[in-house]
Amino acid sequence: MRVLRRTLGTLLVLGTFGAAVSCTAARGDDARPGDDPPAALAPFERLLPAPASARAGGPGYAFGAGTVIRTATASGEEVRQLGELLAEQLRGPSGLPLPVVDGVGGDGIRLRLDEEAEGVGDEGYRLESAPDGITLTARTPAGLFHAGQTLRQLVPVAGPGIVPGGTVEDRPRFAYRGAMIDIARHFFTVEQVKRYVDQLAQYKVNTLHLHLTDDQGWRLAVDSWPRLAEHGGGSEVGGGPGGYWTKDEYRELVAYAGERYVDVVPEIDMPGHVNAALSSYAELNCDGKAPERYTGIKVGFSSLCVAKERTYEFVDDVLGELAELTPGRYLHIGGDEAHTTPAADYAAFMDRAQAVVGRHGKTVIAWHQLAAARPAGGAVLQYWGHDKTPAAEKAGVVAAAKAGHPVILSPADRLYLDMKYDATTKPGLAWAGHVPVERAYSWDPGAYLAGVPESAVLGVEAPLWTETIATRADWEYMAFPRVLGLAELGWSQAGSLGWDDYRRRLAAQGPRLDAQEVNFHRAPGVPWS
Ligand code: TNX
Repeated sequence: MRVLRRTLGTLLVLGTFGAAVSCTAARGDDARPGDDPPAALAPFERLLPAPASARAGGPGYAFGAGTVIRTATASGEEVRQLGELLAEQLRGPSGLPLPVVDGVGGDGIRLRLDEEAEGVGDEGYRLESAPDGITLTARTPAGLFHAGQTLRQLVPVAGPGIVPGGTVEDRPRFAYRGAMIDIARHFFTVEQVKRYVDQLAQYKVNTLHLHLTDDQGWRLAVDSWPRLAEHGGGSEVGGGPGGYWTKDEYRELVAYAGERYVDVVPEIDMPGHVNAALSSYAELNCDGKAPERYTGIKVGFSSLCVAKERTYEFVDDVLGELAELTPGRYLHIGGDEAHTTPAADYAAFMDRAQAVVGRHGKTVIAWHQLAAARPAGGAVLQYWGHDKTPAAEKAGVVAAAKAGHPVILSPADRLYLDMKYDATTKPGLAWAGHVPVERAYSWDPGAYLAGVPESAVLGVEAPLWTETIATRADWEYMAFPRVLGLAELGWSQAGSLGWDDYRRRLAAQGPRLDAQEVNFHRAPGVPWS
C-alpha cells in the first residue's frame, strides 16, 4: 500500500533512451536524493534491466483471488503456454490460483499479441497497468515473455499484491544477450543448467552458450562416435567422475530454454581443446596413439590432426548430429588457443570446419582467433580480449567487423564470470585481473572496440569457465550479481546505463535473489538491504 500511495499521481520518467529523470515525490517525502536505501525504490524505478521508458501514474491493479491471465484464442497455443508459465512464475507463495483463460476482453492480466504494435521491435513490449487490469502487448511471443518478466519485478517478492498504475515501453538494444556455462571442465547436470536458464531469462538474457567439450571432458552423446561421451565424458578437472548428457537430456534442455525464449548455442571447441576426443579415439591422433584423459587446468596443448581426412569425417559427423539437435541458428566451433596448431594448419582446418557448419544449415560462431584465419561469410566472432590484448590482435577483429562479421563482446576483464571479484574471492582465476561488480558493468558495448561501430555488435555474453568451479554454490557466487550487469548491458539503451542508478536497482534485486535461494556475492559498493 505504501508503494501505491507513493506512486499515485506521480510521474516518473526513465526518459526515453535518456538518463533517469524522476520526481522526488515518487520516492517518498522522506528520501534524500542520491542516498535512498534500496527499499525506497518504487516498483517502476527498480526494474532491471532498465526499460527504455517507464511512467508510473494513476491508480494501479490489485491482484486478488479472482485474477485471471487472459490470452486470445487467435494468438494460438504458444501464447497460451506462455500464459501458463507466467501464471506459475507469478503464483509464488501468494496462493492465488491465477488460471489462464481464453479471451483478452475482461479484467485481469491480458497477453495481447499484436503484429502491428509500434516501437517494440521483435522482442520489445508495452505494459500498461490500471485498475481493471494489466495489459502486455508485443509483436512476438518473445516480447510477451519479456513483458511478463517485467511484470514479475513489479509485484512484491512474496507474490502478487498491488502493481502501481503506469506504462512501460521497452525494447532491447542488442539482439544477442548471452551467458555461457562450461560443463566440460566440471560436469553439471541438465537440472542445474535449467536453474541457470530460469535465473537468466528473468533478466531478459536470451542466449545460453554451452561449452560442451574440452580437454577435460566430452559432455554430449554422439551416436556415430560413442566413445566420445562414454570414455571422453568420464573425467573432469581434479579427477572427479565427470559425466555426459544423452541426446534426450540435451533436447530437454533446449526445449526448456526455448519455452523461456532462450536459444541454445552449443560449442564443440576445435581444433584445440580436444584431449577428451583424442583420448577416446586413437585414429584422431596424428601418431595413432590415444593420450590419457586429462584432469589438470592447462590450456592450449592438444590439437586435432589437421592432415588426416578422418578428422574431417569426425567433424562432419559431430556437427551434423549437433545441428540436427539444435533448433537455433548458430553452432559455435571454438577455435581458441590452438597453440600447438601451426597458423597455416589452423586456417586450413577452420576453412573446412566452417564449411561443414554451413552445409548443415547453421551459422558459425567462433572465438575471435578466427579473425587471424579466414572467417567464412556471415561468421560471427566472439571477442574475449581485454585491456592488455595486443593492438594487432584487436586490429584483426576490427578488420573482420568492417568486412561484415558481427561481433559478440565478452571482454575477459569485464564479462568473464570466472575472474575473481577481488583478492578475497575463493573460487576463480585472475589472469585477466580482478573484476569487481562495478567494473563488470561500467563500460559501453556500443563503443568498446575502437573501430567497431555499434551496428557491428551483435551483443554481449558472459562466459563462466569452470576450471575452479565444481559446485552450484560457487557457480552462483561467481555469476551473481555480475550476470545482472551483463543483462542490462545487453538490453538497456545506452542512455539508461549508469553505475549509481544501477547499483541501487541491483540492491533492490537482493530480496528477489534471496527468495530464489541464489547464492550471490553481496558485493561492496552496492547498498544491499
Ligand atoms: C581462456 S576464453 C579460455 C578458456 C579458459 C578460460 C579461463 C577462451 C576462448 N579460452 O579455455 O577456460 O580462459 O578463464
